[in-house]
Amino acid sequence: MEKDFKRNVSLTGEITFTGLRLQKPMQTSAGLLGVKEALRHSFKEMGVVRSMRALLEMNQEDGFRCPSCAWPVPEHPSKIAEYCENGAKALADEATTAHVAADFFAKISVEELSRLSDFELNKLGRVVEPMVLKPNSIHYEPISWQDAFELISEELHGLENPDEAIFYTSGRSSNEAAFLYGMFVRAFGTNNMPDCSNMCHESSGVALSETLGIGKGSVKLDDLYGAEVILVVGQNPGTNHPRMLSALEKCKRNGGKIISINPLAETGLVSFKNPQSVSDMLGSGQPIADIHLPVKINEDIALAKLILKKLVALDAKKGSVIDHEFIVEYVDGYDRLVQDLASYDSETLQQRTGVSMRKIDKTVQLLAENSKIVVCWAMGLTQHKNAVECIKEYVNILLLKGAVGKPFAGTCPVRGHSNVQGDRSVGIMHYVNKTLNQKIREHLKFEPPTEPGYDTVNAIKAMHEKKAKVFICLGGNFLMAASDTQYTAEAIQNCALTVQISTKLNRSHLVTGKTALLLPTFGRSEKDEKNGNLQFLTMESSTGKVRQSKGLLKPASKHIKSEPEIIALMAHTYFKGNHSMDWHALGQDYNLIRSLIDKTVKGFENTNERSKGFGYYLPNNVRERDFRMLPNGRAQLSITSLPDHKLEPDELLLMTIRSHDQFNTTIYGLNDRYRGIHNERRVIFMNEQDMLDKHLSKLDVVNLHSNYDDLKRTAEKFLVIPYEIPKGNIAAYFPETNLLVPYNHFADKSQTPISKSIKVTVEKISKY
Ligand SMILES: Nc1nc2c(c(=O)[nH]1)N[C@H]1C(S)=C(S)[C@@H](COP(=O)(O)OP(=O)(O)OC[C@H]3O[C@@H](n4cnc5c(=O)[nH]c(N)nc54)[C@H](O)[C@@H]3O)O[C@H]1N2
Ligand SMILES: Nc1nc2c(c(=O)[nH]1)N[C@H]1C(S)=C(S)[C@@H](COP(=O)(O)OP(=O)(O)OC[C@H]3O[C@@H](n4cnc5c(=O)[nH]c(N)nc54)[C@H](O)[C@@H]3O)O[C@H]1N2
Ligand SMILES: [Mo]
Repeated sequence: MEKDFKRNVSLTGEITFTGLRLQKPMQTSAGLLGVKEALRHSFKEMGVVRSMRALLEMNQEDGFRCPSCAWPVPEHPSKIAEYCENGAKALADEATTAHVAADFFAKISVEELSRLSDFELNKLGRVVEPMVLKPNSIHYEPISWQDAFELISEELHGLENPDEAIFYTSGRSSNEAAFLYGMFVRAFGTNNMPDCSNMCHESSGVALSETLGIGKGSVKLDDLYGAEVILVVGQNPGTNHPRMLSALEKCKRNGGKIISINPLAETGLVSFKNPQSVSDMLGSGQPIADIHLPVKINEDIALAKLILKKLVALDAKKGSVIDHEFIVEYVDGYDRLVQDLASYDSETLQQRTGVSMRKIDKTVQLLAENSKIVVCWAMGLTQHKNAVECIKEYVNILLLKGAVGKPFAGTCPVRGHSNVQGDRSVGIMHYVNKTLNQKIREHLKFEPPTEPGYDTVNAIKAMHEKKAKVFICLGGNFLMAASDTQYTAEAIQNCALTVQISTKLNRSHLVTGKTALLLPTFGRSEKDEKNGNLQFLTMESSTGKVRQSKGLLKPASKHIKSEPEIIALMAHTYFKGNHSMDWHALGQDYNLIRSLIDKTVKGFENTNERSKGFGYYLPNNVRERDFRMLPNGRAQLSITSLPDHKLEPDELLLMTIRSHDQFNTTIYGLNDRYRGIHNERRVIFMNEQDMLDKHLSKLDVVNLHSNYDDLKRTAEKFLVIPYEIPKGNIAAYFPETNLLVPYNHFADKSQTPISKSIKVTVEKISKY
């Protein structure tokens, strides 16, 4: 009998402090310093010539789409270059000249590599040839592409049931890659397609589908420019969507007001210098938010209810506050909502929010007087147990104001990954879409599975319970992105085969199944030529616009392959030519893929042509005020309830957030300069009163614990930083804190992990 071989890999890397330097949180974001930072990163990682060439093409008409966030590009992008500091960092990170090849892996084992931090791992650079980690080995070795595809094919054919395989997708893949992947998975016979949306905007998808009939936002970029009021809720655009600040600034120049609803006064919202405006860079910057409501973590429902109550009361008093005409024609549930609101007491609601009544009244006044209102939101709303309801409350506000389906108004869930929305549109989903299945039968001529598959939470559970044996990932860093790092690691390590299609090294390459494949792929900035023909890809922005992307840089190595080609060859090898789709040909000519997308996915007709230039918008029923797909053919107001976290006296509510120098699990650097943190990630942001109550001083070293279902989870060694954050709340960075998030606690309906409201206790260990 073969002994059970277990690699001794670390889930955290060595836990050490890196040398914190503290400053005051910054008042103004971007500006010259942003540009300087961007160029510093790019030059260091990619060299000066490569950097300038690439930066000048990023987000331009005939260039490539920025690999960072999904914020749309204006029709007439700035000539100075339509990118931001963090876009430039994302590009530098992908186009880095640092490489890891076979000789590197021969010297260093996965066990040794796992002692490095996520920051150090990413710094090692691009993976430049396919590698295999064989059973009972701790060293990756080179493998030919064909052998890698044969290995995958053999494992897949060896399964008793297609549902024993799981296929994850991260949101950087193109529409073409995602479509091929989604169709291969269905042709193979499962809907086990968890994707990063499950941990991200799934809650928005569910809430918006149930209330407005489409799981995406309704606004276009121009709508933000002309809005009278924009609410920015649970979002930190200065760091995560910096180009959005230009749109907010434009709105302000046109007379609009910006309201930020966030436990933290995030820097970009306080004051902003537009790097694309020369006059601005010399001045002192624009204050962006007119009002900041420092709501307590997960008290958005209390806040929204109070706002709704006050709007209803004002309307009763002087009229013209609520759009009754719109409600009568398009909306269900008004009387029920008003009745329900009456059962709440204003004082109690206000106390729960932690926001002053004066600020709430100012906000209500703006909402009462205006009707061109946009609500933008991100992870501050989507990652709570009641996330779907939180979002529905903000939809309630929009519906009462008639602020959907007209210019300068509507919903704007601000997407994360640069093509996460497109991936979903073209077929990455764990649930069953009957219309898509019908089109697949008609045009792709195979029978797709008709049972729903695993999302992220269920995928982890299935692997843990050994119901799944093969785990294939198109991008991402599943281990570190998912909740409950320890449990997720055990789950992944139960697999017979794990496959990572990746650009850069990360911990998911080290904590693997018995056999692991590391298949290196192109980044978006790289030139993709097939048989002498330049290929392009397409992506969908956060506002539903589809555009082309053409890389221009020389690929990191001649041994790497594009995502569509890898998927095509994987499918070709698996089916051995015995399938209705010509997989091999599809991987060689992306026009062929797009012509299949045209036929199978509604709204994508003639993408080859229409995606040129500034692209085209996908259909959106909310823009047409068409709610036929909903009960009674009407948009739905929602009745929600207030959350009850049942905190013990020593417990605090933790939100896990991003620093300025990271892209999800990719750590670019150790600074979070807007929040005044330099050269350290192991920090927690804490209210000074809470520090006093817990006898903690600045820079004390603490462990964090969570306790769900009688299981104590611990994340070790953080430095306490006094910060302006509501009492009872703390903040720390992910992925370091994912050890604390229980895998089986997630949002109702969307199953998004509760990454923004984790009950924790703080245990003092020592002085720094
Ligand atoms: N540079 C960079 N850009 C990125 C990313 C990145 O990591 N780096 N990630 C990309 C991805 S995938 C995504 S999804 C987005 C994420 O973009 P964001 O959602 O902006 O990212 P987070 O850091 O998670 O920030 C959440 C914000 O919500 C606030 N918040 C937390 N809890 C609550 C609450 O209960 N109520 C309210 N009102 N606010 C709350 C926090 O204070 C914080 O400002 O960014 C995308 N863009
Ligand atoms: N606690 C906590 N956990 C969270 C969150 C949180 O706020 N708090 N946020 C969640 C959110 S919003 C998200 S979206 C997920 C993110 O989850 P993922 O999307 O799984 O994680 P990323 O860190 O974006 O993935 C980074 C890796 O992707 C690979 N990669 C980069 N570019 C490409 C490419 O073009 N092609 C391919 N094939 N690979 C590429 C690189 O190898 C890189 O190491 O994390 C979630 N996890
Ligand atoms: Mo995300």
